Amino acid sequence: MDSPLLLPSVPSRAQQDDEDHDPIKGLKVQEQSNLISSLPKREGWLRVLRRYQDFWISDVTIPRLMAIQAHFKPRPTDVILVTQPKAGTTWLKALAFAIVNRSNYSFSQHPLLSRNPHECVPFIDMPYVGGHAADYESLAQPRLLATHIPYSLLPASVADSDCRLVYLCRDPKDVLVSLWHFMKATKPGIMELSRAFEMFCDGASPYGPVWEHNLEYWRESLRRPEKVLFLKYEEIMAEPMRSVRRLAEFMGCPFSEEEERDGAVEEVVRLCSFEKLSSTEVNKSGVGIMAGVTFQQANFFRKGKVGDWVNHLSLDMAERLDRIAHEKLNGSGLTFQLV
Ligand code: PAP
Repeated sequence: MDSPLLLPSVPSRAQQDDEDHDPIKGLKVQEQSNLISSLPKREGWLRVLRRYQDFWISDVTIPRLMAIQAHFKPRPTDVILVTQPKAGTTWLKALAFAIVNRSNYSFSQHPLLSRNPHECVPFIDMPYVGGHAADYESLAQPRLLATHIPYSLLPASVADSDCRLVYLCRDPKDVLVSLWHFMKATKPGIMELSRAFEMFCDGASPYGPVWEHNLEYWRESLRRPEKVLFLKYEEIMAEPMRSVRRLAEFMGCPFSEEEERDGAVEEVVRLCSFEKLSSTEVNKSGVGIMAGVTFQQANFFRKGKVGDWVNHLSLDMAERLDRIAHEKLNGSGLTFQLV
């Protein structure tokens, strides 16, 4: 029997064709596309967004989302990393991958030095490597997987399983600014920031509304703290060593005293730092395809700062976004300020 993979592989063309033609449970391809085209639509982002249940999802992702809802089978040992796009997905993937695999690779010759973090931890909702869905079925346990899917759209099997979810959120002002820059770098001439801002405020951004996305996971983390860890980009930035220890403990692989003495926590933080990852050749000049869009890996590494919104949003815009966040999150206990 083949040994399980530490890194996701790309399926063969034949497997891919199967997937392309596999009708979603109970719904033929034509019915599925009729259903998608009947959904409310918003344009301007990289892909057309459709209102699918309570969220705005790109038209190419909806069929995959339906497939996941019908077929995805979590394993009790799975760790699923969840983010809103641009909340720090790349960073979280790198950190979790480095922590889980710290005894499999040396820090000086690490896969993260030659592969983009998205190639190390596959999205379940978006084909990635070369535009294909990565083969996560044969990944070694514990499988590290990722998604942007809102909690209420995950298959019920996830809530019923013992798998763990790590959720990372970020100040929506920085999410918007990061999103807009990523789009502009990928497709120059895309909509102005002012229009993106209006749609974002309306909740019509990829996987938005952002607050609902945050809130669903926040509430679940309060209900099941042993299975859902809720992190903030800003807190990892403020205390990276503490966050790495927390993440390792939550994933069931805490650092031993010996590892602490040997500086393994610092090694993880250094390997996954913006400076280190953004300087590797693959992340400087590599190309990827995600959800049908081709982009430079370098676009995942822009500034990596907390509060860069101040250079792009007016005070009025910032106040409006803060006010919406305040209203939406009011009473939940979730804030974007560090306490
Ligand atoms: P994705 O959800 O589309 O995968 P994601 O990785 O969440 O994208 O967003 C990229 C953001 O994370 C960028 O933020 P910025 O535009 O405000 O700069 C990127 O710079 C930041 N980022 C990527 N890697 C790191 C890292 N190692 N440390 C801190 N921030 C990072």
